[in-house]
Amino acid sequence: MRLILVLAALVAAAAADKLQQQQQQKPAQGKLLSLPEPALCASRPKQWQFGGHNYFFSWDQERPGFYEEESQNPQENIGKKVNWLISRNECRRRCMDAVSIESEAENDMILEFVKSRNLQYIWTSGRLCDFTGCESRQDLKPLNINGWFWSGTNTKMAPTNKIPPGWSYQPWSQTGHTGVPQPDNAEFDINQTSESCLGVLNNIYKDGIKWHDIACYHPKPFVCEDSDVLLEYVRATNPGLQL
Ligand SMILES: [Ca+2]
Repeated sequence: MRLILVLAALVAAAAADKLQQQQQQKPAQGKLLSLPEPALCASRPKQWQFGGHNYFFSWDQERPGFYEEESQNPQENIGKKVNWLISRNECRRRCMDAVSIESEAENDMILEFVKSRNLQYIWTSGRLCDFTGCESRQDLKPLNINGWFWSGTNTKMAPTNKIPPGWSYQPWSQTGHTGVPQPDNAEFDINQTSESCLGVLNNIYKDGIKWHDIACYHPKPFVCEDSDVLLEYVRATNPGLQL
């Protein structure tokens, strides 16, 4: 029993470490990432499964109390669109994160979902490493090609100017606001806001369902995916909780 307790403590410490690392990749503007809430993790929506992870779509799960910050007008909590950080935090409270699209098969699954529901767009966890701590990383330069990562899993994306290794097509759009391949940081030239977040857009530029860099303040619905790190942390700190 004692050994089990020691082991559990070690696992919890390791999980807390990873969580702390993740907390440190703080998005710009100083607002923090939300911590997982054990009860919400246990009751998180498991709308569909892929690759051993659960997923859900925000608009299918909205009910009173779904959003941490809800409007007084119940109508405004339905079909709600939120900025990139709020989308991540709504997932994270449930031991999930906005979807990280790490394989062609996973991308096909997301494209099919967006298509079948005729959605205009969704947020993913994709993020440009353009915040404090990224400047010194030589491996991220040039940033528009090598600086993108999945914040939900803390993994680097393949260079944006090539078909990702093991994929048969380029997920980034070859066009956008100014007609050039994505990521293009187009909004920066309009109002000096960087396009630091990755959304999947459905044919907005007559380009099919493709990845685009978008300024993070834009409101969109989102897909959540199980977070191994958050589930591990909550499992280790709440023995016996069914997740
Ligand atoms: Ca763009």
